[in-house]
Amino acid sequence: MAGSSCALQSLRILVFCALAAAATTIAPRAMSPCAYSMSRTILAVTGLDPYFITCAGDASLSDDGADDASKKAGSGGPIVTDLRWCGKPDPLKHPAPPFQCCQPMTTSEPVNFTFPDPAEPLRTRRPAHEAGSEHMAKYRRAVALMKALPRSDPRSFYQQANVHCAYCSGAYRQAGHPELPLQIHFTWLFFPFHRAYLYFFERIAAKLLGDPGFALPFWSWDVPEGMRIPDEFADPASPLYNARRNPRHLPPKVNDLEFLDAESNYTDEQQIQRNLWVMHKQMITNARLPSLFLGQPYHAGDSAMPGAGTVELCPHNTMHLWAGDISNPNVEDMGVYYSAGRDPIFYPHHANIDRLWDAWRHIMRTTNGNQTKVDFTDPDWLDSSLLFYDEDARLVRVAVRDMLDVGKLRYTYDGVGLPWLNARPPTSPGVNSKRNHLKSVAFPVSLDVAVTVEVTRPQPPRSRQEEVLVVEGIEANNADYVKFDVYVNAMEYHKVRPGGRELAGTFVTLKQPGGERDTMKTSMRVALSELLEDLGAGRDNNIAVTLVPVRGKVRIGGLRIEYVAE
Ligand SMILES: [Cu+2]
Repeated sequence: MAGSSCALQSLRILVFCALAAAATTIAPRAMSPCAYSMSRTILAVTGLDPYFITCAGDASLSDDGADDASKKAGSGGPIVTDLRWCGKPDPLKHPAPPFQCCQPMTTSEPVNFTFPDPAEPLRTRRPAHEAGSEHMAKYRRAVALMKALPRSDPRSFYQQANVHCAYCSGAYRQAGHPELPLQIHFTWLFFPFHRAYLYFFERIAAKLLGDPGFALPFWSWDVPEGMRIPDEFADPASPLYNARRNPRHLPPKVNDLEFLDAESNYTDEQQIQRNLWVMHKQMITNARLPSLFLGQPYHAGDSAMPGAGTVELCPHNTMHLWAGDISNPNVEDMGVYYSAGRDPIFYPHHANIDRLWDAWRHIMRTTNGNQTKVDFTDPDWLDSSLLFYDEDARLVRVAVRDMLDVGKLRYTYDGVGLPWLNARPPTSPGVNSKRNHLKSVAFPVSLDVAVTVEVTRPQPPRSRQEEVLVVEGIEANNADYVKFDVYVNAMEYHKVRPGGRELAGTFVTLKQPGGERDTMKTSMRVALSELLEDLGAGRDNNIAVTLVPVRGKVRIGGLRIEYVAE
């Protein structure tokens, strides 16, 4: 095997050199020996990984519309994906092979996304636990059909799984900035990317099944009846089975939405109640602005991972860690970005994340009026674009603005309610007693032990704005998954009841590519307005913030409170 793939690689290099030499003679302008400058055609014909020939600082693109993208890069503008800016992922310790994940190259230019015909049947995504055996059998068959396609087919399960890897492990680079990975997590692209990803995955499945109305099941881990791995995924004979899952979390084990690495010892009832409180915090009290829910702005030329929204940190990250096998080096498959898409439960998991985005928009509008802003209006968000292969294996360019309305995408969610809508978590009496003996803290601080900081509240502005605690300059070690908790007015945080209100926010990362010495730099935001009301601290001049390390090395650059209007 190794010999023949080596021979194939040599042949490709020969063809590449011949074509490049010929092209250099004919058109010297286009052909610097830089992979990024090579035309789409040469790369597609040779099948070479564009990173094979490294690109030392030459950022010029020789053809097509990506020129615009590279011009804008570095000076703001939307994030634009280009197949030629994909190469090897950043290094990660002990990845499960194959650790390369670029989408296949094609000779044709991507087509722009168009909405499906409004006359198309509306796909109804239903919860896996009650979708019925017929529906689940369809998903099973769809995965089997995708797994049966050749690996070179962009619609194959292999390639579909790799899409997540390409956008999340440093394989894609920002056009014009080979030093900057294009990472859709911990940014405002998190929800739109995954919506588009599932949209095409679902349509590929429908086409292979010959069933135009096919809809993905979703794993409703936020609803008591759905809080366990659906049975169909636990049958070793099924294509939906994956051996790389935590063996302690097979059904009927109730999922823990705050899971990191340690089993809780709650009864099922306690765990379910706690999960509902988590959901209420992340969907309602902590997510009253688009940026708090969707994540922080990410423009061309920006460093990766400016800051995640509430639901991405938890329960999205925590459920990835809950499902993956903790005995694997990076909690493969589900517990790390590059391999998460290899588990067929990834898609129902993310369908639930997508459903929560849709639910959040409805909740915001129902509570605060139809005019409430639920989307960013910044064109850099709306025009950011991503590439996917569709059900006909055509490369499609999708903009964020295309992904905002599930009705226009011709699907909907049904089958479960929102049982956490009014599950306001309880406060804990007598946890704030040591308030007057605070030492001052010099930032940045390594979070080796719990740290309490008194943070002064600035004068509130006249107009109604959300008061937000910003945890800035977070540096988390890439080589581990990292968690810390943020408590407000709870110096004796260990006395706070599980899921209690004083636990204002939880920061969670998965392991990142980039190596032992690398850190991810990001920030976190915690909404304060309703929290301080609940704690009876609405009129205080300052608050006591306690940062509690749970796992991994992390440094904190500082804490401040700001008022935000969006
Ligand atoms: Cu995910």
